[in-house]
Amino acid sequence: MSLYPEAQFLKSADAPSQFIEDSGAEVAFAGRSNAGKSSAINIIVNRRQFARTSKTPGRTRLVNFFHLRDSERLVDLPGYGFAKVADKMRNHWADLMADYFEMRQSLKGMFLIVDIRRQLTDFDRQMLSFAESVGLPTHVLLTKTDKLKRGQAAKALLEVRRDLGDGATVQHFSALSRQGEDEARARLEEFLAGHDEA
Ligand SMILES: Nc1nc2c(ncn2[C@@H]2O[C@H](COP(=O)(O)OP(=O)(O)OP(=O)(O)O)[C@@H](O)[C@H]2O)c(=O)[nH]1
Ligand SMILES: [Mg+2]
Repeated sequence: MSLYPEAQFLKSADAPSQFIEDSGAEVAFAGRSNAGKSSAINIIVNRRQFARTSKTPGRTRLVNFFHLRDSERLVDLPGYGFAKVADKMRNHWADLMADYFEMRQSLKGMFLIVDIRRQLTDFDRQMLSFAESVGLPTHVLLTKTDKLKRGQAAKALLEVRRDLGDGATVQHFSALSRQGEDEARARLEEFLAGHDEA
């Protein structure tokens, strides 16, 4: 059973004019392409292939809005850091992200999805500064934790935590083993409720 039985896909947007009406509350999932954003969303809403994890070009480049509950939404942001993307596309992405972060009144928090084996990239830092510039609380899911031994995973968490300072909270996560799902959901609920307890 899904904890969010009403959850459903709403719309994909390629430009601010296509964004869903800016009311209620939403939390955005950002991260490098292939980091595991869509997989994390699927675990959190507890539904397989809710947010598509396949590499369908065109879809992953869009801002995907999902209805969660009442006037609450999740937003799957386009992945970044893909080597083969042309400059034109990269500029479009940067403009779209800047518009999104600057204009969305309903945006209550950001989940930054980071592959635990890669640590923070320059693009991740750009997303952190977008969030910081608009006073948005951020929670980092260090995902694919299942790929590392326990000791390595603990070390990676400490490093990222030190790197982030007071700027964001961070946790281990795995879409495979479901490690960290309750903690992630609790943080999501705090953001949606407008509480930042970090
Ligand atoms: N082992 C393991 N694999 C994972 C985990 N999360 C995601 N994956 C795999 O990583 C790949 C990418 O996952 P997605 O969720 O599609 O990644 P994404 O960030 O949404 O990618 P884009 O939409 O292209 O930006 C898929 O093959 C997933 O099955 C995890 O926690 N553990
Ligand atoms: Mg995705």
